[in-house]
Amino acid sequence: MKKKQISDYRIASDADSIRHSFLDNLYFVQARFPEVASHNDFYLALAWTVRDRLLSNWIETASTYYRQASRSVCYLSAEYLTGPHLHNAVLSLGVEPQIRHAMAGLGLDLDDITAQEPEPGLGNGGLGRLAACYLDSLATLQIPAIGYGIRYEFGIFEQVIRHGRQVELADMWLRSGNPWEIPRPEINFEVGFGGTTKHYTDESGRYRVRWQPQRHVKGVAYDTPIPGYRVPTVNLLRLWNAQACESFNLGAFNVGDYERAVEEKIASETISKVLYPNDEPMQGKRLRLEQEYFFCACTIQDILRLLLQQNGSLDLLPEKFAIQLNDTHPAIAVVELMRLLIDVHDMAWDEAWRLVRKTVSYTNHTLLPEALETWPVELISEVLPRHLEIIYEINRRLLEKVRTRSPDDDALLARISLIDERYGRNVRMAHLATVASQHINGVANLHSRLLRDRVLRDFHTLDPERFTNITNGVTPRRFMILANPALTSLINDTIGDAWTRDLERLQELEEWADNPGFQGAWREVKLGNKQALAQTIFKTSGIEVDPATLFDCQIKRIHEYKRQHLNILHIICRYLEMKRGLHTDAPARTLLFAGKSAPGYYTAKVIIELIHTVADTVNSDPDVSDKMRIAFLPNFNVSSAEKIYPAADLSQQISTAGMEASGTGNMKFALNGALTIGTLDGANIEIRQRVGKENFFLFGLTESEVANRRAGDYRPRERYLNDQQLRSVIDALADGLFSSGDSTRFRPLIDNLLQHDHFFVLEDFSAYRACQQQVDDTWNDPTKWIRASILNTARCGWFSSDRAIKEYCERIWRVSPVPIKQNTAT
Ligand code: 26Q
Repeated sequence: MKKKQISDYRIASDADSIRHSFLDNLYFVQARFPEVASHNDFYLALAWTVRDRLLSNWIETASTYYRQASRSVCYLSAEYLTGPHLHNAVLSLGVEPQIRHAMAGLGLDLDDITAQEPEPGLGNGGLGRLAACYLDSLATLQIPAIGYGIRYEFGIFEQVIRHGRQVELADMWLRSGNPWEIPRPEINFEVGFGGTTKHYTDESGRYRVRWQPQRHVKGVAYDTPIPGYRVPTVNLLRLWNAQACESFNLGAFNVGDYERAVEEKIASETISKVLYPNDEPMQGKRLRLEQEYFFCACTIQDILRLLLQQNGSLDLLPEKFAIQLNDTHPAIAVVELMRLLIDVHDMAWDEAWRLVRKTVSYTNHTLLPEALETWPVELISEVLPRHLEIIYEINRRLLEKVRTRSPDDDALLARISLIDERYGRNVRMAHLATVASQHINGVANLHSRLLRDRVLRDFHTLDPERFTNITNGVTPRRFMILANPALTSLINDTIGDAWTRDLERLQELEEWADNPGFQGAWREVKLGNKQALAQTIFKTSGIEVDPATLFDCQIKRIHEYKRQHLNILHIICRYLEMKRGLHTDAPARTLLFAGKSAPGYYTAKVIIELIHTVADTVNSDPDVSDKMRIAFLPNFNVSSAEKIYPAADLSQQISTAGMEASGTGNMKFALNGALTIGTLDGANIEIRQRVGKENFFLFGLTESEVANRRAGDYRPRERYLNDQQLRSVIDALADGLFSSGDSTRFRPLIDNLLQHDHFFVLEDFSAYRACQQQVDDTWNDPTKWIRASILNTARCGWFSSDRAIKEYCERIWRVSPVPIKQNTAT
């Protein structure tokens, strides 16, 4: 079809055409006229309008990739936390002024409309958001890429707080329809589960295996466009939805067994129903294994389909595709790829393995032993019997290789084996992903070093050249331009706008760091953002906070290793000292928390309660309430994050050293001019190196000190006994000062700290306290603070996900940009 035949007004970007399209969509798609339309109708009408403008570029992108058949990245991730699409799409297209104008002409406001969009919460936290930042950068850098994942019907639960406790509500994000996805019923694959394997010799005398699954589920593709920033490239996020196979219930249905027929249908569709809300350990849930295999099986079939469609030869797999595993959640994909190549496409093992090893790479995101994914052999044998055989064969070959190099080292064999035999028999997914990958990377320097030295040490000894580091990055489009328009304008007015695609050019701000006029403007921007956040806090939690105070923020999943309780213990300490008349010079602070706890994580839930009870006491105490105010913003997600980063003065990154793989919130804060108080953990170390030690509040044990304490005999109770301040904090808590005299409420938490303190909260307490004093002193010197704030932004451009993706492209994927022709309406 000629472009001319497509209605130009549907894709033209002048305000008149946009208004025309908008009214058209409101009428013909939403079946409404403006006088009776709801906010949601307006949102959907604008979403359709913007989507139309993405589609022609999307189709152009797809057809260019098809014609050129260049190497594409397939990013496999069980999670994507994209955040709302509408405003980002408007920004990418560069049509915001026209849209604002068109909406204003109808008496509507773009910000009210974008606020209507429910965000797709298809992830837990850092890992899912990283995947979304990487898709943004891939499209912006014009790299052919497809993100593959699961279309969960219910994403991460919605958090509400009742009586100071977290309550989880279902996330019904698809309730009002999703204009950003295009169902592709014709792109569907069958996925088998259970059953048996048959080993036989075929007509030509070859040994063959066939898997006969006991049941099948159908995966249907739903595609979401991923626009690049100010380029015509629109890539693809393909999420799989589980449906019953057409044949699912005929037998049962025909003999009148309706109930069984319906049960089977429901069981099939359960697979993509809900995201598991755990972001660390989780043992042995069958449905989770089924989810992982389901999306990998659909994805690998899709990749082979695309390959065969393009050139008809499987040998070209590594030339045409780079498959990236976002943690081990998609690791079963390598086994599925082996199965299809060998059992279905008749390839020899060695050839299949060579292709896998040249195509697949693996990013690790955790070192915590309890968070490393393992699956009971027994469970895999039930759900994926053929895959277990292939895993055994991969393992046999691995162990043979190790044995040849190091004969008689049984301890080494036990350590490196894909099967952990220590507590029952479990498949180590990190070992599977590692043995199958061309490259293995960690997500910050320290993390990658620990990965090599500890978790994957034996693999590193075998082939060190496969290991590398790629420090995480974040997209400046969403976390600066969209989230912080005032800062964006100020920067544009000062150094131009080249920084939006080359973030290291923020360095040009350095020469302005001491300029009084610029400092004043910088301060005004921050104040404006704080006023806006103050309103949000008031609306969502009823707490009034003063924008003139120091906004001190800890926003992230609630975890013991992230140590929200270190923060709150220090707040208690401050409170008690203020009651005793100390800290008269201390600046007033707004202490902001936000974050979800895994529903079954008892201690994390107690920490949420603790934050709330301390907040109640402090906020209602007239002796201190003009000096400190505590707020917990419920339901932390991408949308609320976008409001918090721009308004923060202080970013709390206080995990126990060696435990946070990287962190990415730390980067978003620094880029928005917050100063960090943090430990030498994850990417904090690299942030500090870049911003300079005088612009970073450092405290706490180093990773090696933590390791030594663990190896030695750390006695947390001694910390308590020897530290006067700490003792009064713990005693106040134990006496029920924050629980209306109920001394039992926080007893388990206290006992845990005094007896074990696995995360060295008590050990780091006094250093943290001293460091917080430095924060006060710096804040009391506003020129010094503002200068440090400007330098944080100026020196953190390196943490752009564009830099990270360029490193992946050059060092891991070996892919280059494929520019797309601009499709213009005349
Ligand atoms: C595994 C098995 C079963 C159920 C759930 C899971 C599961 C799900 C999500 C395990 C882990 C996650 C998420 C992990 C995560 O978000 N890790 C974070 O990744 C970020 C991006 O690299 C880092 O910045 C953080 O340091 C790291 O904690």
